[in-house]
Amino acid sequence: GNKMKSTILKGLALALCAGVFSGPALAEIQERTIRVSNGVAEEHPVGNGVKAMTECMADKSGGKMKLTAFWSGALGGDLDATQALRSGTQEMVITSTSPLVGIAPALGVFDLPFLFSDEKEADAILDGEFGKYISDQMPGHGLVNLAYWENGFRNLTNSQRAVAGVEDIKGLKVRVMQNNIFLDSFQNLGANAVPMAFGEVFTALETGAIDGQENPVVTIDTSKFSEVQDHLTLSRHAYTPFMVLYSKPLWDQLDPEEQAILQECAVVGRDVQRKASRDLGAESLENVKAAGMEVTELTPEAQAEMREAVKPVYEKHAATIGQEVVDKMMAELKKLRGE
Ligand code: TF8
Repeated sequence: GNKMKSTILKGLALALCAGVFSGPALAEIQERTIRVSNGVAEEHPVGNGVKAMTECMADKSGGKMKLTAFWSGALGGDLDATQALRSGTQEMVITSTSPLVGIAPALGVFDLPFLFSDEKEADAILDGEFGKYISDQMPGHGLVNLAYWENGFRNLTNSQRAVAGVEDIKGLKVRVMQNNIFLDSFQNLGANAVPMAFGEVFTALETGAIDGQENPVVTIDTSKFSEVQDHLTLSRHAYTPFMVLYSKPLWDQLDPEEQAILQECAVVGRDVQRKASRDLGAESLENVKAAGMEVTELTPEAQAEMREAVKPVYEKHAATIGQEVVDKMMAELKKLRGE
C-alpha cells in the first residue's frame, strides 16, 4: 500500500540525487571558503579568470567550494602572500614568478630578457613539459602550482623622456621587481635600477622617488600608472607569467576530489584569463594613450641593441637558476621554433 509507495519514492529520490550530483565523491567535498589574493586591481584580466574559476568550482562542488578574492595587495604583496601560503595561513595567491626567486631559484628562468617571442610560444612552454617540470618542483618549496596565467610582455614607462633606445634609458631611476636578473638587466641598460615591492610603486612614481617602472600594458592601465607616467616604450623585454599557487600544507588537508576541482577550475580560469588579457591588451593601450601617455615603438635596430646589452645576463645567472633548467628551456624553445 502506501508504505511501499513511499519506499519506492525514497529510492527514486536517492537515485536522482546520485545522478544529478557526481556520485558518492560529493560527500567528500566540504563547505570551504578559499582566500585568493592578488596585487592588481579587480579590473585586471585576473579578475575575469578568478570569476570563471569561482563559477567552475561552484558548479563542480555543488556550491560548496567558494573563492574569496582580495585585490590590490589587500593581503600583502606577491612575496608576503606567498610566504603566508608556505606557512599555511593563506590558501591561494596569483603572483608573478619573479618576486619568488629567493624561494625557488629555478623560476628565474622566466626573468631572462627577450626569452619568448610571442604569446603562442609562452603558452606552449608553460602548458607543456617545461611548465610541468617547474610545477613539479614547487611542492618542495611548500607550494602547489595549479596553472600558469598571464601578466604579459613587459614594457618600460617613465616620467622623464621618450625612450627610443638604450641611450635614453641611461640614468633613469627605474623600479624593478625584487629580482637580481631584472636588477642586472636594467643596470646593463644603463638605468639606476631600484628593487621595490609592487604595492609601493604608484606612490614612488607619484612622489618622483623613481622615474619609471616596467610592466605589461594591462597592468600599467589597470594600476593607473598612466596618471603618474608620461612615456611608454613597447619594449616587450620580458614575459613573466603568473602562477596560481595553493598552500602545500593546506593542500594536504584537502580531499583528492577537492584537489581535482581546484586543478580543473584553475585551467578553466586560465583560458578565460588569457583571452581577456589579450583582448584587453589593445584596449589598454588606447586607454593609456587617452590618459596622455606618449607611446614609442622600438625600431628593429633599437631592439637589437637592447637585446645585445642584456645578453650577458643569461650566462651570469645560469648557475643561480640552475644550468639544467636553462638548458632545458633553451632546448624546448629550439624544438618549438623548429631549429
Ligand atoms: C610587478 C608584477 C606585478 C604583478 C601583480 C601584482 O611588477 O608584475 O605587477 O605580480 O599581480 O611586481
